[in-house]
Amino acid sequence: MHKLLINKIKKYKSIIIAKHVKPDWDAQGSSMGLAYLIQQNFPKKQVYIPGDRLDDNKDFLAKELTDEIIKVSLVITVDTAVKERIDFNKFDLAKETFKIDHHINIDSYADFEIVDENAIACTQVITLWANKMKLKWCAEAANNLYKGLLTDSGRFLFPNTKASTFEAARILLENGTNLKKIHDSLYVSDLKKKQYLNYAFSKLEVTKEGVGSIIITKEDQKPWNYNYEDYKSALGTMSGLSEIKIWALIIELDDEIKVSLRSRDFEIDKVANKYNGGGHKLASGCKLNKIEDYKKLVSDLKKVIKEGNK
Ligand SMILES: [Mn+2]
Repeated sequence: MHKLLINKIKKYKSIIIAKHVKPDWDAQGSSMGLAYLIQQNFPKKQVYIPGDRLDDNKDFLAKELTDEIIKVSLVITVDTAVKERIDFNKFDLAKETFKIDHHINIDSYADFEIVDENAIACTQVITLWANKMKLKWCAEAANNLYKGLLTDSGRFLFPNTKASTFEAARILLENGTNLKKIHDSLYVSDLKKKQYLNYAFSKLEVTKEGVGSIIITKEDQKPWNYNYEDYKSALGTMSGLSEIKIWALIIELDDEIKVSLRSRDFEIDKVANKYNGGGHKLASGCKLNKIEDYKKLVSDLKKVIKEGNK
């Protein structure tokens, strides 16, 4: 499959790289990193990245992407486990499709795929692939891929951090990643952000079993006027606390109620499946139909701890 992806890239004049809706840095870093790699190694290719962005980078914007182009294009999806999460509604129009991912593979929606469920980030999969294929590097590719590696591994602290994660980091550092620039761009925040985290943490509830939860309602969001990723940063305030074994951040959005679940030891992906979601054993996401359903969710999570599903 590794060589096949190169052959497919060579075969198409235009390549569309789609990520998941509400992108995080692994999704965006994967798409931008792969795009810069293609540009560096196959300069004649036209690369498009549709969908939302986390910053104001204007490269590879999909403004002029017409149905005619899509019909003769290769679509590569990155970091997107299931078809309905793809941030590109014309996926089915594409000539051929290729999935690159690191989530549990419950939906093989593409014609071809490279899925490594053991990789901590999708950017890890892309980095190791590029290295194996001996592609030429550029700093933009390395920087973008490093952002996904750093954030999806929780700065190399999450349990799925493996030797292969550090191998990917080594490759990226040797090929142009600017560590200080990346760290500053991701982790230097303003005072307001810290105040938001404080506010979110003040809403924490913890059960005696060790389920922590924070709910951020529409009402809570009014003074802050942030985007989803900003609100989601409150998830980290619950980690690293001995009393909290599983934690859930519930965010009310216009069209849905999104839940992020994390755990140090207990497997939470089955509970996520039950609530229209999934992901990894210790890091999953799901949805609620109404806010009050969080009580059911918390009691399901309490059960996981009681039954000791490690
Ligand atoms: Mn990811």
